[in-house]
Amino acid sequence: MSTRSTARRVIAALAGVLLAGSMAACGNSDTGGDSGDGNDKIVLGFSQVGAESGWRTANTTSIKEAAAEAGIELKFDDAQQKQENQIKAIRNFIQQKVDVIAFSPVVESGWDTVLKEAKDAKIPVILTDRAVDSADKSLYKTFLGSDFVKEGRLAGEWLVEQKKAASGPVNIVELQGTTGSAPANDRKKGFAEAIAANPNLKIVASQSGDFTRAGGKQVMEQFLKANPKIDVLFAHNDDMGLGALEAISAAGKTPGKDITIITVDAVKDGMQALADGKFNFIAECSPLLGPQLMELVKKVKAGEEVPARIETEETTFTQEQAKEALPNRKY
Ligand code: GYE
Repeated sequence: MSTRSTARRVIAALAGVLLAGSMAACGNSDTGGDSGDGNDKIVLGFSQVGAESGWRTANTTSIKEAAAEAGIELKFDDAQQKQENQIKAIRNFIQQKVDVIAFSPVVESGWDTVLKEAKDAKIPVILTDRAVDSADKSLYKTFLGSDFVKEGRLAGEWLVEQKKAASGPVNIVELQGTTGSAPANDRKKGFAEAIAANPNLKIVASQSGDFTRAGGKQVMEQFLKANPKIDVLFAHNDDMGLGALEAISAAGKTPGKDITIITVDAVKDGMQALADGKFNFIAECSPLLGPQLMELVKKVKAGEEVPARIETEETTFTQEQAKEALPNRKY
């Protein structure tokens, strides 16, 4: 081997060491030095539902950005809206001995076995965004997310107020979120409770559009074919409402006028539709859970107590309020 190539190797190796050193220094300054010297970053395994909606995209971005900012190493898995993929991802995280597991459960039921496996492996679990229906609350440390029943109730209360002068029947169709998911179950419940005392407000059809635009469009087409008189659409998220807009226009009706449209989320495209007069009301659901999640990850890793339930703050928007809020909306 020539001396020149040996020298080149030494320089390359030195450069590598320097680079690694400066990267570690960067990481430490980001976290405020709370992970001490060396490279003992907290490793977080996160299983995401999928990429079904604008809400989900904003949620994923928030989690990735917040992890980087907190100096937490993120192992991210996209389950493509399938529970079996989430169970697999969680088992992988257990095998890899991550420090903390967080996930947004696609449906509410069927988690006890895998959560027990995580507990036995002494890996703390944090639920974000969606809840599970496990009776054993010791299977997870906390649940960070919205009150979906409240969102449904706020949507229903607004409608009751709007239609209080209506004399005849008001026919409502409902686009439900993913079957068996917490937001679909809870939004349906909250909305039904809010309108219950008003017998002229009637849900004439209710079906899942799986939280997607394509699903919302397709199911709304069926609703329009089967129901000659639809006065109101309640969609469990903006994306299904946006998909339904196409079906409504194609049926020769004017969204926001012929059919009153209420949705949940308040992502940018939804807010735009509201400001444009195509939607009539949105109950907000915040996807920006990343920073709070990273705080919780650090705390549970350190063995600190955390509250069992942390609720996201949110509001509602009318068309006028959407026009005002839109320019400063981040997602
Ligand atoms: O409303 C919907 C998404 O779980 C709160 O999931 C989330 C819901 C959100 O697909 O757009």
